[in-house]
Amino acid sequence: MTVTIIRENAIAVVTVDNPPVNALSQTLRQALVDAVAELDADAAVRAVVLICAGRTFIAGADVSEFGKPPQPPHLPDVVASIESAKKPWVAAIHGSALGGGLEVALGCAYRVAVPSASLGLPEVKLGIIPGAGGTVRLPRLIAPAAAVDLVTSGNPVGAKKAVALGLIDAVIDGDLRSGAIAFANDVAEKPLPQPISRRAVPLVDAGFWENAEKAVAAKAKREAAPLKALASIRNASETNFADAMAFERETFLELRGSSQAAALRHVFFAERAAPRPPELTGVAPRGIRSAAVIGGGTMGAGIAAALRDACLPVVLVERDTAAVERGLANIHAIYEGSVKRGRMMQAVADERMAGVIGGDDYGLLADTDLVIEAVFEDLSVKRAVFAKLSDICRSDAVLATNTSYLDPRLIGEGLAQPERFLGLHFFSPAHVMKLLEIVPTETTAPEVLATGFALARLLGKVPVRAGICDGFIGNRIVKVTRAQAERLLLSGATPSAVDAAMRAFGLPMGPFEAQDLGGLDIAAFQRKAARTRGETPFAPVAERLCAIERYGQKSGGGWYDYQSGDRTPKPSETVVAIIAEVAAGRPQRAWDEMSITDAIILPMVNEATRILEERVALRSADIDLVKIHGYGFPRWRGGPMHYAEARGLAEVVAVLDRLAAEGLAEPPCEGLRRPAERRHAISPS
Ligand code: T1G
Ligand code: NAD
Repeated sequence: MTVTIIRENAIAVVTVDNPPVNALSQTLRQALVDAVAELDADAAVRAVVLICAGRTFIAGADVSEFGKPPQPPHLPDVVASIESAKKPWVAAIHGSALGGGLEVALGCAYRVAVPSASLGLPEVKLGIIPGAGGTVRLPRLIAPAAAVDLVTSGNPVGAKKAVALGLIDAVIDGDLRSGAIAFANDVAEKPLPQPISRRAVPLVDAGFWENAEKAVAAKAKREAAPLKALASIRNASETNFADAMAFERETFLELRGSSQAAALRHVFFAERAAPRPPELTGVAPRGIRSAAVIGGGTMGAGIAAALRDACLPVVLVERDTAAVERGLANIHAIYEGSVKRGRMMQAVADERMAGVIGGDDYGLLADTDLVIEAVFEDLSVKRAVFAKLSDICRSDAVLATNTSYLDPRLIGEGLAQPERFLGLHFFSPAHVMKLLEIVPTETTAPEVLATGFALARLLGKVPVRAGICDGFIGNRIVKVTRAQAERLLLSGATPSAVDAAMRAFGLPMGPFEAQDLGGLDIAAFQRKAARTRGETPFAPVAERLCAIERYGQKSGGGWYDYQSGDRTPKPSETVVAIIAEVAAGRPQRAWDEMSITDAIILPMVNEATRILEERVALRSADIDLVKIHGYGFPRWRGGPMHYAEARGLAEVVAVLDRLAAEGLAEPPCEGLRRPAERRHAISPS
């Protein structure tokens, strides 16, 4: 049963039970409309409490129904029927009231919530706008500026803020059901409040909408939904309720079928599937109650902060006392930064720091559940660390390396109980970036692998399993991005044209600006290692830049010139001259924005397909998550694999073939060619 009704004297309690998140399926929508009719007809009922079973209030429309034609009753009609009920309905909220869930609550005469509840309209994160009155009722209930913020950001607010905004009427401490029944008994005595739909939108200051448009456009970049959501709120404040509802619905249906919405839905489900890979079903992770990090440099400090943010006690081990101090100072700087930016209270920062113990004595690790190594990227240094851990740590402690490029099998070689060892590849800054590549070796026990995934959940990270190869999934694809970017330079494009095209595609930064920021020396070091393995990495211009110590911003110049104290990249005469020298004799061509992005993104897809064929990644959606959460690939494009599918694999193969014929990319691999040909064969001519 999705809805049950129990009478508690004059109060009817309507309980929604549609696991896992009480999403508004067709059956639930119908059951709610039926409940209104039944309770309107029941003279003994004076007020109604709408409450949910399970972990949350209604979390919204059923996203899995979005690809299908909408079935009646439509949600706006469900909300309207609750709003026009003859008795006051009280929404009793725990967990999350999101999207359609909040819209249902806005149809109710009153809203109450437990302190831990959160409320929001996250539709823009799915490439759509609220479709059941969210943009129309919200500005009739709370201040227009707050409504704009909630709807265009998609971020939820907690119960405390919701009361302050006027979004809910009361916070219920203690048992929600009995508190809501008491509230309902109270309001049953009062006249029904004016339905939100009949209230007026308060007037706004001159220029309010124009300023909001500017601010939202600047944040949204090329995402369509936030500006459309704003337009719908503005319209709702300038027209009557019925016209505003029609405008909202029309925009909602138009966006629902858009490519951005399809991409964002794909990412939504990929993110939810990632923490629970089917191959680990039934495998119980080991418990993690304490953690340690070896090495307190850039990564170690970030990892320690991520662990502390999940409330784990952390031990930080460094080489000597001076290094311990530096490591602790690095963690401290992370928290100070959060306090300065207003993201954290000083007391919280102090509490986080107080939970870190620093030392140079590995004996501190004798009873730690999880140890993550983040020392220099040097095989012998790492092996020496694991030899010590092997002796000191409990035999069931999970031991992990954060290596970027080294082979984890060589790092963990000789370890006692090798089943407890794996790679946990964090991304910089580790307390911010959401991606965690989890790299098992042949000897890693399933429950240790499952512990990696459980850790990701605990830290709020997006876990992706990666097989062993140079750079795992993410950095292996980056190598192709960089090689392609250089191929473009040698055939007529400039660094700034390439960077601008990639930014226009939706990346936060182009490949050359990014290298200047991170430093060209790191990649040079890796190419050197690759050459010793007999590989032939392609970076002729980057090699020349490193030879004259143009390492990027830190050396005052790299792919661009920088004036001191200014991070703005300026085109460099020196670089132009080097490119011309290296490119001498190569055919030159004109590059527009689209052909530049094709020459970078499609070879990435080609490499990613090889990665899938080799089972270094298990699912194509995993590759999308890696690029989105580790490298800033635009979410609304769904990741490179979704982008390629949406573009059409036949076209992807054709473009790669053309590039390959000009010597500007590798030819498409069989894994791309096969499905492209199959789909071509079955598609109607
Ligand atoms: N529809 C369908 N399935 C959903 C779902 C939804 N809205 N939300 C979650 N699931 C599935 C999810 O795939 C997973 O499935 C399981 O539920 C548990 O999710 C008309 C247009 C509520 C905070 O965007 O934010 O309303 O993997 O792992 O960590 O205006 O789920 O178990 O098979 O995330 O406890 C707006 C999205 C829709 C809410 C709970 N609503 N959900 O977090 O569980 S648009 C949202 C969440 C809309 C109206 C419109 C979270 C959560 P499986 P989980 P959780
Ligand atoms: P870093 O040079 O900033 O820090 C390394 C730290 O390890 C130093 O503080 C050093 O004192 C300490 N250290 C060295 N030997 C030690 C030992 N025997 N015992 C204890 N501490 C020791 O380096 P980083 O950038 O933090 O990188 C660390 C690891 O993380 C490397 O394997 C790197 O490849 C990997 N990684 C780096 C990034 C990145 O963007 N920087 C991203 C992902 C992974």
